[in-house]
Amino acid sequence: MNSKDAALLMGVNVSTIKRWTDANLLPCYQTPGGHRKFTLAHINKFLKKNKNKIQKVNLFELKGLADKELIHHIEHVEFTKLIPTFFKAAIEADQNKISTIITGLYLKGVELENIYDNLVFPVMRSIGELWEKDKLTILEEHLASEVVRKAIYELGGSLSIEISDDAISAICFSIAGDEHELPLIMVKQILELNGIRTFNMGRSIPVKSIFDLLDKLNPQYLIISANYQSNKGEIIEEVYELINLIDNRKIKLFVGGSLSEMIKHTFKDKISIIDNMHGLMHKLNKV
Ligand code: B12
Repeated sequence: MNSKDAALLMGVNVSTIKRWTDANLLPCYQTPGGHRKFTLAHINKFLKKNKNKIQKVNLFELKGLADKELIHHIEHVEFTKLIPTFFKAAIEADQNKISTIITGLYLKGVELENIYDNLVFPVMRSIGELWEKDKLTILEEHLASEVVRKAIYELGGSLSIEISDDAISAICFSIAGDEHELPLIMVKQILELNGIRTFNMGRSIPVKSIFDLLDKLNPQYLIISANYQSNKGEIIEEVYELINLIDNRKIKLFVGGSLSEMIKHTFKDKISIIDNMHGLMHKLNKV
């Protein structure tokens, strides 16, 4: 955003934006030509401390969204009302609406883990269920997940998180054969917002290939996302192998996703099961 966009977003004059940046209240980047540029994270940081300085966030005017009811639901963080709208927008591939809902909630100060657990997850679950019952075609399901993925990626890009050089690190990946990537993107964003440098190795990674990375990246946490495996025996073997690989290292192993339920009894003391993004935060704070 340039100064004009930021002014429109917060309902103030461009001169006020300049004053706030000069006073170091509102962070920004400056282009070589001296223009101020703002990311959502800059605005979010400012709003967290200076909410009293503005009346409301006009994100919707900025994005040209005229749906008064939707704006009201976002402003009052009404997840039960937002779920059907988000669902419909995902099915209709309405990228603007999907991005605006996610961004709007974030700018209202809602934690990412809450947005993901209370909105994105239930919507994706219903999309999966409808596809399973043949009520949605595979293309509709792919398109819906693609618009949601794009909105989450975009939000991540605009966070511009800075991580200190001495930060602890984590590696996240999904096990071989598992192509579901949304949880991995979410995990990286949430951990990095909490100061943990996170390497998202991506989807369908054979655990053997992680071994070489351990010396290089020296992670404190390994996070597996396991949402699909055609063969239960295989996943148990993979996790067993990983547990052997990290034996004697001070690495905490977290497993999240639908399949974690299935493997938790086998590896009781060796892994920590996370049920959702909020659970991830909770477990990290306890470690
Ligand atoms: C989008 C999607 C896809 C997309 C993925 C696109 C992408 N780039 O990621 C595509 C189209 C590729 C796909 C493919 C397939 N999919 Co699919 N897919 C989904 C869908 C609709 C959403 C997945 C998603 O991202 N959800 C958002 C996440 C955050 O929610 P979640 O996964 O439920 O996770 C929650 C918790 O479990 C936890 N969690 C999950 N993972 C993790 C990880 C960590 C680290 C943590 C902390 C927490 C956590 O947090 C969430 C709550 O906040 C789900 C439906 C559903 N129930 O979610 C089906 C679903 C996962 N897919 C399913 C299936 C069957 C398939 C296919 C086999 C379909 C096919 N025949 O081709 C293939 C398999 C591909 C493969 N080899 O992996 C099944 C899996 C059933 C199973 N467990 O065996 C589901 C459940 C649909 C269904 N109801 O049948 N899929």
